[in-house]
Amino acid sequence: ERKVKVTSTSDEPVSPASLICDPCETLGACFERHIDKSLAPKERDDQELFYAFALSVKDQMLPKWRATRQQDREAGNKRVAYLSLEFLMGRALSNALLNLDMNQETEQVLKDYAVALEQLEEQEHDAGLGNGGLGRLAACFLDSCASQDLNVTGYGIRYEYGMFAQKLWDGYQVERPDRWLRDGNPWEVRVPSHNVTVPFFGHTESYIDRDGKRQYTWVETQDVLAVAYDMPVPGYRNERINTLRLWKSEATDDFDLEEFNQGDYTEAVARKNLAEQITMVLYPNDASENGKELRLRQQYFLSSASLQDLLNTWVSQHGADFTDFARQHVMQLNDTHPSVAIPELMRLLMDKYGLGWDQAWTITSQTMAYTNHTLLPEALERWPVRMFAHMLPRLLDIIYEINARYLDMVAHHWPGDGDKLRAMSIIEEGDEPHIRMAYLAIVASFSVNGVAGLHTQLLTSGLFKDFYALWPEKFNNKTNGVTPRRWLAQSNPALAQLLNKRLGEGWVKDLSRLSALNAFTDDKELIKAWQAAKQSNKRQLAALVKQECGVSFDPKMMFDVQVKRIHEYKRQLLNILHVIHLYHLIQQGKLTDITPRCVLIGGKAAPGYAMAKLLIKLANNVAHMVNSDPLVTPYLRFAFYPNYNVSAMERICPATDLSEQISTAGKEASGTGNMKFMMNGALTIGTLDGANIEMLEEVGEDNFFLFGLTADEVEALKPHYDPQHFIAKSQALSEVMSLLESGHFNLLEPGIFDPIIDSIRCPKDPWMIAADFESYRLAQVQAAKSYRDPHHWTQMSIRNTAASGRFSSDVTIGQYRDEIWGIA
Ligand code: GLS
Repeated sequence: ERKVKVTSTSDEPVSPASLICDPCETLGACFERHIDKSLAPKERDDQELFYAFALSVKDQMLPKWRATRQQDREAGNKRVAYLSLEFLMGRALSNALLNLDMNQETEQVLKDYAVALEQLEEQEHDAGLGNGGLGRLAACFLDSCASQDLNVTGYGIRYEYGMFAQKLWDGYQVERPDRWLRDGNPWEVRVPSHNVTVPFFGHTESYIDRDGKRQYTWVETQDVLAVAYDMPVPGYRNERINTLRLWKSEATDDFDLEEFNQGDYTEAVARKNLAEQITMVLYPNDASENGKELRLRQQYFLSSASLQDLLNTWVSQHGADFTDFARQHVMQLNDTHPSVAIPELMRLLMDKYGLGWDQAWTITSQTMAYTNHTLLPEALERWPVRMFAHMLPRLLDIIYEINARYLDMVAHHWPGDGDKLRAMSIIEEGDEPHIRMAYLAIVASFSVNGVAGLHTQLLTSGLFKDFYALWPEKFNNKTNGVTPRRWLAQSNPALAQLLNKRLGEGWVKDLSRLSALNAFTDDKELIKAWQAAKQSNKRQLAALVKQECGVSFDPKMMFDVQVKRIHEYKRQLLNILHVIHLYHLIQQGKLTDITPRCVLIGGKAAPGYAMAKLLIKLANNVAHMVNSDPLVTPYLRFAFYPNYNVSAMERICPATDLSEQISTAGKEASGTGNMKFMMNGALTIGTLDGANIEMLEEVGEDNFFLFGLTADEVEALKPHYDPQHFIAKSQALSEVMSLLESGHFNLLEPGIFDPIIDSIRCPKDPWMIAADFESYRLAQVQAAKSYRDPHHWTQMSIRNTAASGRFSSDVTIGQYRDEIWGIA
């Protein structure tokens, strides 16, 4: 072991001296300085070189970072705070080099050290501070905001442990902690000057002030220190460096005074852990509620710290005059997770700055904007009133008051309708009353948006129908997007070079330019180069799959991929059933419709989600049978990719031929993986769900394998759904079910897949696997047939990339900017 400790660990304050770097110092000089300062020359390994190099890149950013802050302060433009419990950033190095246009310089510098950039890139831990789509969307948005020169700050939590690492033991998912900060985080800067304290517990007291007004205070609280860690967010070649501010919880300095005085030294020190627990771990649930007290503490901790930070900055410039505050601020709430920011802003304005209710409410309701990311009922957050009363008593008072005033309005709108009042109340009555956070968010926000056309339509016609009737003007759609920097320019250099050659480099900032490709779909040279790029990407992925899964993928075969969180509504099961069907056909020698293909599934299951975990086991068992039959492997190979994350996707999506977007219609709010695949020239096999619908609109039915029930049809079928009927009608599905039920895939573990079999046969199956199977199978036959004509397939691939311009997060952020934020 040649490990040498590098400069400061992330827990130590960064000394101001190390922040000062000569703006003229070159990257090479900077790198040399970091190596000299921190390492014995002969003892450096790749991890240390990476660390020193990342510090050097950060140093190069510091002057611009400072200049951006100064410029924003002086310009006095409106600020947007993007509040999110998740930022799934992935690795930062390659992205920084691309956006700062430092790739060439890097190559020069690293040459002297005989180290390849890829070698260093591999050393970086993913910043896995999110579960999936929602967290990655926040990361894509930050890139687009910086690249469009917008004054937007991300506020989140600096989890000590990010998304768990997934291991496979005998085909079962096992979770391992992700200590991503173990080797330090070279990108972050600890900024103690922004520390704030966040109160918990205690109780409310009221008193009459000098003017005879009743005032409230929250007393005997247990305070926790919020420490700011800033991460740079470089814009694409535009000199702007925005900030992602992540809060870490620590014990306040006076946490122990009283106990110290009483001699309870150990008790006092032990208390420190309670404070530090708050930001210890990310909750690994995607699109599902958990109701855990610690989670609410995290939500309040983030919300309070971020708002105090914004208010402190305001007061330092304007004094405690909030007349213009609402004109200068927007807080975008990434789902209801930070919606406790609403009563917290009211509290701070009233209790700390002495504003009256009406002025505080005007400010709050003119600055809060809420994005909804799911219709799944289990994901709609509801907190027990009891928990609030104990942990956040002052906020509960305020929520009650907001609710009372709002219900007054409802009563005027629907006179005499008690049911309406009950249905729309922020407080859900019952044995255990709950606070409905989505309702609170709608009531207090000036904007409520869904994340794809269908999703927003379902919100306004279903879940939030009554609110839409009351406030139609609040509701709007903002279809998601993904950043073309990370998801094309950086992750697919082979294709990016081709695009640069054909179209110039402008597409990186204006993805609509890709539509110019449509003029070249008959160009033989382009087709050849397009195929060569894909083949090269497939070779690289094949090597990775071999390494990670031990399965040989053949780049000549079709690469058919489904990577995303494992969830029943996303229907990995439908995909697995189709693999079983192909396996069965091949074994019977029925090869007419078969196109050789390699199927890849990857994704994590929430640790407490038994069914999702069982699906992983099924995928692995089926893969074992498929890959160990030499009669089958010339036509079909199947692998489950372990520990799927952002870095894995960067290698997977450039190499994919067929992208599986097969959720039950009406369940996937948008999807964003679907867009990454499309951008990289994959064809989609998919349902009319989420943003698939808009992708289909852009690319046309001839370049998309569409199947399945519509959202309306799913709803209509629900009351009399009869899976047996669909199974009996499809010979293919009947055979698949027989094989599954025979125990063929679990010979040594009888019965383990019964819950899956039962779910397919159950008339209550909300995901309607059996109903869509036959239509899915036929779409797969179509895809297989098309793949056998490489020329035509490539033309369709080009058309998909050409049509992906609308799904750049630059477009989405342009709409947030103009239609919600109103910023220049
Ligand atoms: C999600 C949705 O499930 C996705 O469809 C959506 O693309 C994403 C970003 O809007 O948000 N909601 C959620 O709770 N997790 C998600 O990924």
